[in-house]
Amino acid sequence: IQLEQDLRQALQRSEFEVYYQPKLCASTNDFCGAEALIRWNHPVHGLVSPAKFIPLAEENGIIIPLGEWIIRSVCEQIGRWRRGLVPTRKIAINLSALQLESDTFVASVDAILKETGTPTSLIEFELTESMVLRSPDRSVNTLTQFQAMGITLALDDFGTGYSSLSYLKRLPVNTLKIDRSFVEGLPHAKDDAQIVQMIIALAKSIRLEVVAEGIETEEQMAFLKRLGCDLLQGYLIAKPMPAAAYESLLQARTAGG
Ligand code: G
Ligand code: G
Ligand code: NA
Ligand code: MN
Repeated sequence: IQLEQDLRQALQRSEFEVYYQPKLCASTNDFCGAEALIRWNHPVHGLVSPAKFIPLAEENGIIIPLGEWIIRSVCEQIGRWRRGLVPTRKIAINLSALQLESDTFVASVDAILKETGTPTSLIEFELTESMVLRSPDRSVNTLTQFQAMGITLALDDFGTGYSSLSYLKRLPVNTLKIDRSFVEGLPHAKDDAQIVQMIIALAKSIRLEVVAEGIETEEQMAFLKRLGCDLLQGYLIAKPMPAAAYESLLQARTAGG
């Protein structure tokens, strides 16, 4: 209860911070972007996990202003990196179902991008199948508008939802993110290995980019590279980190070659 009240004030008190988790491009072995992950520095409880407060924010509607704050915050950061000639790459932002269902969401994203001068090619949205299935026609419409603007879309936690292949065919997405529950058992768990192999083959056959998340071991990474997974993400490569640390990582890569 207290946490929910605190959540209402946390935005004004600037207690949120965006962390960035790098994604590695398998073909070049270079960083090719990052996923933005929100963190709440609570004055009493310390770092509170988004797994805990995002559901609360969805229940009480705070996710709408909070979601806008996250997008604006990422765009402003991209602007600082661009002005500082930091080799900025695409940043993926997680969406909530309520944002996707909001009538004003597309316009609000458009306004934030314009105000901050952010190229749409530097923004990706991550969404899940279950979010889309809540109101499929409406979601498809919204997603189509984002793609038309130049924003790319990734289907998060892929393989854990209920969507049929016919849904996938209709869905305007650019990327599949293999859920980390399938990556966990690689390469030894036979079922996981076959599911992952199938998802990568499926993605390639319908010309979608494919990302594996939750990579924690060299063996997992080698297996995914061998299958032709395009992008790699997980603690093995890097944990989610503050903007300054992500920036240092990019600078070091560029300087070191
Ligand atoms: O960062 P972490 O693994 O602790 O995130 C836990 C959960 O919170 C994940 O499901 C993740 O997608 C979600 N999450 C993290 N950041 C955001 C965000 O900015 N917006 C939304 N809607 N969800 C987020
Ligand atoms: O739901 P979503 O896929 O957006 O959730 C991303 C979550 O996964 C974040 O909370 C992030 O901190 C977490 N995460 C990222 N990489 C790894 C990893 O290698 N292992 C585990 N266990 N979690 C990870
Ligand atoms: Na995500
Ligand atoms: Mn995921």
